[in-house]
Amino acid sequence: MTNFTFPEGFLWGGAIAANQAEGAYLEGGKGLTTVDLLPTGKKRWDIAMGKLESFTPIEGEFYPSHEAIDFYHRYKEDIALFAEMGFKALRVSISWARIFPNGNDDKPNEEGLQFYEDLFDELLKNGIQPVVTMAHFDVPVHLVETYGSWRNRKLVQFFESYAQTIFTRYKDKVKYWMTFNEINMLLHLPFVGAGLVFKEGEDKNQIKYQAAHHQLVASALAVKACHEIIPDAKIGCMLAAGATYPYTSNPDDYYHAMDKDRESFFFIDVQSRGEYPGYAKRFFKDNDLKIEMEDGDLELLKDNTVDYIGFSYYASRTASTDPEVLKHMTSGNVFGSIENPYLEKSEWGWTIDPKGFRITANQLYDRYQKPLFVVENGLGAVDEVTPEGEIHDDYRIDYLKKHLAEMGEAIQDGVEILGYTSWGPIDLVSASTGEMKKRYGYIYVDKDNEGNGTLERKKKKSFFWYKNVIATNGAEL
Ligand code: BGP
Repeated sequence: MTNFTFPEGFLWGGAIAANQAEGAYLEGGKGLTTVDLLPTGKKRWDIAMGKLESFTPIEGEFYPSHEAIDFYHRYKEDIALFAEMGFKALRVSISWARIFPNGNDDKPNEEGLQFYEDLFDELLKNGIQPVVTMAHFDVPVHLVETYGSWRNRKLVQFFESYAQTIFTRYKDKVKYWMTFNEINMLLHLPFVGAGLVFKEGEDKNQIKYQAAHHQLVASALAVKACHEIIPDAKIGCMLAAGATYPYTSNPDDYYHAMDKDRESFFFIDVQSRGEYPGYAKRFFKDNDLKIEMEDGDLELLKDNTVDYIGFSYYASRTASTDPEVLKHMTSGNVFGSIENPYLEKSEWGWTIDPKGFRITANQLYDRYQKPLFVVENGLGAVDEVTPEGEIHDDYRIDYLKKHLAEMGEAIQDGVEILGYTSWGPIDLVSASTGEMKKRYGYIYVDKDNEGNGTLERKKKKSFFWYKNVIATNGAEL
């Protein structure tokens, strides 16, 4: 028993994304999206960084998003399991290309609109609030091929019309929205975050920060439209968060760690405070970056800030300026962190740092003074099914328990948190590796890395644990 319960109405639940769960990649009139071009292995990384060979899937390659876990056809069965755990919220994303197959069609695709309407109805029928991300790592391929994706200002207006369409259609059903998933990921995995493909010799920073400006303007326009169309809704941003520690007390290390954090805070400073921070302007100047803006952009950003700060937290990061220390970079971490000698790592090299969760939540709240929403957290691990068909994922329970305890501490520190949707409550395709065996779920899905399996769902030990956490509103972790 903890001596603390979470606030009344706390939104316990889980988070998934269209491209990692739905499958049915060309069904129901959906167009191709960037993620449908991501295979597994090294090629996936190369493309994620912006080296794309083809705008259509290549014969004989395996693309995990094409079937994913077939949530498109099985969502009722899956929602019944979430409801059995007592979920109050499910974070999903809408695939832009289900609504506008090319991203900028004259008319929306009714079948796509209907799919999400049915999905939201099913959630609401089960007492589960839909929390909807408008863009979770997928851009319609047509927009990449024709316009160069977010490097082009035109995307702003296409996104605005997508935003207006979905707000109008779902205004009575969806009250929690988020614009771009992990918006700062654009800097690290530019194809994943913004559909960016680079030509030889291009100034990548120039393109990335111009694309960032476009997404920030699009996000502000979405906030504006959401407030107009659904006045009782809340719309947030979404940051891949995780505090950066200095490796030593050397002021150079401290400053460098602060600078690394600002690389990410930059986005939220604009989305939440409504203006480009001084350190960003200096960075643009020092690096000779010229960000093209239109008249009215700065006012728009200022007048349309987000209602809450959505964030994912998996790990903290560590920074150093010492070339010797820099030889020990962690693997599997796109933020360029070095090894922290005080922390354990997951099988994929992500540090495990529950206290870092409390630190990160406090840092964000101190900085923005707006409610936070923890929309991703969890442990990616390999699960074994016993001959009896059971999955004893005590390591996952241990990870989550410690993180929830620290989240409770943060709340007692005075941090306002609306809810907690752990990542991948049902196993799904990993965004970074495309693997199935990197599992986060309370529900196991019978499918392997090569795409074999029955797709059958099974409850893991953590299913019953999380159910009790929710039933006791966090009093029993
Ligand atoms: C975040 C993404 C998710 C999700 C998660 C876990 O970056 O928003 O889409 O996948 O990380 O990462 P992975 O799937 O690579 O383990």
